[in-house]
Amino acid sequence: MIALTLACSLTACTTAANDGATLTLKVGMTTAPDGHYAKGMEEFQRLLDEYSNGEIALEIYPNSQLGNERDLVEGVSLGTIPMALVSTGPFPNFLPDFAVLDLPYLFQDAQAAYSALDGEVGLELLGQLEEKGIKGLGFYENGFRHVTNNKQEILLPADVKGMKIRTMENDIHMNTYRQYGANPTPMAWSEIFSALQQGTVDGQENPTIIIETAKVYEVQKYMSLTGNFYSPCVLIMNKKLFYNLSQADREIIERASEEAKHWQREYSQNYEQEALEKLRAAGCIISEVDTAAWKDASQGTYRDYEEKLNQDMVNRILQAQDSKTDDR
Ligand code: EAX
Repeated sequence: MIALTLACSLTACTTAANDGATLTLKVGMTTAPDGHYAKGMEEFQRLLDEYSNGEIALEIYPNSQLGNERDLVEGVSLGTIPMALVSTGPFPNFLPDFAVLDLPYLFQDAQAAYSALDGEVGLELLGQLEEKGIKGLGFYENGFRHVTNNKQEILLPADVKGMKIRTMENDIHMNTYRQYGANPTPMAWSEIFSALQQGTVDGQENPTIIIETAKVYEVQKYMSLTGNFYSPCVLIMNKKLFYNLSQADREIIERASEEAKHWQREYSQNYEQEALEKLRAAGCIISEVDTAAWKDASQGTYRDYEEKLNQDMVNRILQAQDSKTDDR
């Protein structure tokens, strides 16, 4: 009963919207209602409902309705927001080990990222969230980040020289864009569309599905498949709220999230090509690039952060991929 009262005060239970549910959780995100974050949360919602026999409901708040990513992480940490699905971009600001994930060209493909994030490294990072009052439920897919702009086709790193490129509020991402000679401009996602429209920035970088579902193509003519960073997102929940639930409810939440995570990754992989086609159909010029040249131009970031990062984690991620390559 105490647990339930606490849960309700944290989540402002809305029994009217979810008839019969005894616990209604809210999850915030910055991305579009038809984006891959919301799709994953719809699957999570469906599984929660099924496994709890309608006792646990989920309300989904897309489009930064509950705040930008920093607000969401702070809100979940404090308990003013029960749950959020956010990119890991803001995390290094308060948990430095997360910065490892931001390194350019760290993961050779999504599978390599999933193995690291579902394995020891990922578990360690999720565990660290608990120091900040956050229960980390798992890493979902955001995707490889590609650069868009409205000035010219970008093929080589030198082509972004002097361009104002919006990045996340993330030191490593900004550092890498500086290596190319660009002028990185950190900004919350909700501000991007008008910044691009008004020309305050020339370009931005994000995974394909976000570029398509947020209609970035309406204000950006060129997209280059640079894949500079692999960006995961993480489903987080207020720690007190989670541990005050019964063990049975915690297990339902964990099981539903684990399954929704795999579903959402597959959904995202399958949607990638369709999203690219939709972008082309909308008039966006999509260019393949020589990623070796971009990788090369990104090396300065590894040097700049050599002392600052958890090198043991970096090595474990790289070695796991080396041994995979050797096996082939
Ligand atoms: O989490 O801010 C960003 O560019 C993120 O990729 C986006 O909000 C999804």
